[in-house]
Amino acid sequence: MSGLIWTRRQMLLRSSAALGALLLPGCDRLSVSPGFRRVLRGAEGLTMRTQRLLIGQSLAREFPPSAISAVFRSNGTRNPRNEEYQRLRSGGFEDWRLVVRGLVPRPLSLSLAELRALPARTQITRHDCVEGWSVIGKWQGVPLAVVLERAGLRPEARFIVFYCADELQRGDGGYYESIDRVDAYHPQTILAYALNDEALPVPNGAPLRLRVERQLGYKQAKYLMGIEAVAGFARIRGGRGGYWEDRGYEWYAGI
Ligand SMILES: Nc1nc2c(c(=O)[nH]1)N[C@H]1C(S)=C(S)[C@@H](COP(=O)(O)O)O[C@H]1N2
Ligand SMILES: [Mo]
Repeated sequence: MSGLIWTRRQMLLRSSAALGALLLPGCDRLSVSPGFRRVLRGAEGLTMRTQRLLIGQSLAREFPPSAISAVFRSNGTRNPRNEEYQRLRSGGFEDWRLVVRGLVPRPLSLSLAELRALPARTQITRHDCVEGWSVIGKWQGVPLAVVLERAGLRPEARFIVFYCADELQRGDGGYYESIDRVDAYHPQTILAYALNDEALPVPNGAPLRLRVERQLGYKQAKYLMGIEAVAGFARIRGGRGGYWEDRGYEWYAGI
């Protein structure tokens, strides 16, 4: 790890020690679940805790239209090859539904038209991939908070899991991701159906993708099929809360 990053982290740690006394009650509440306690014990936990202490619900930077990249490059899956997705795609996603289930009193099944009819948010933000490139794009979508309010969220629901249509390798169970309640209710966390004023292109996750703007690219799940409210993700797939997390990436990918 570069000396620069380490120095910054140490600085964050020092400032968080000062803030710690003020904010500890919130942290205590967060650390109730065994999964969370495990996260918070590691270096990743320190990063997440210090960022949360310092930035709380602050917004990711938003840019003027002039900053939008000429091309929003795509990465990972560019066109899910499974039959079900291709059938939905050839039907213009008319038959596609976003399923909302798990620890919600009112499970939902929402069409694109229904999602488009909900209150929308537009934001021009920078996408940072862990591979070291960035692009700026204009997203439009429905705040996840709006959908969660419709479905309801039981108190024991701590995370939202996002299931995607694509497998990166045959039989891998499919791409998936998860975020906690703080990010789920963050105003810039949206389910995006448009990029740069056009329907979300297939390479970028049509018909719907997650934008969770204070985290790295791999958290931005494309090709959404379902979301599930859960108390923990230890029993889902590899147990680490996401496709790349199961392969060693950090669950909290704050930037
Ligand atoms: N379903 C799905 N979501 C995904 C990926 C993927 O392969 N499949 N790749 C991730 C990574 S690593 C990045 S950088 C972004 C890329 O988004 P883009 O293709 O719109 O640039 O999507 C993320 N979400
Ligand atoms: Mo990425």
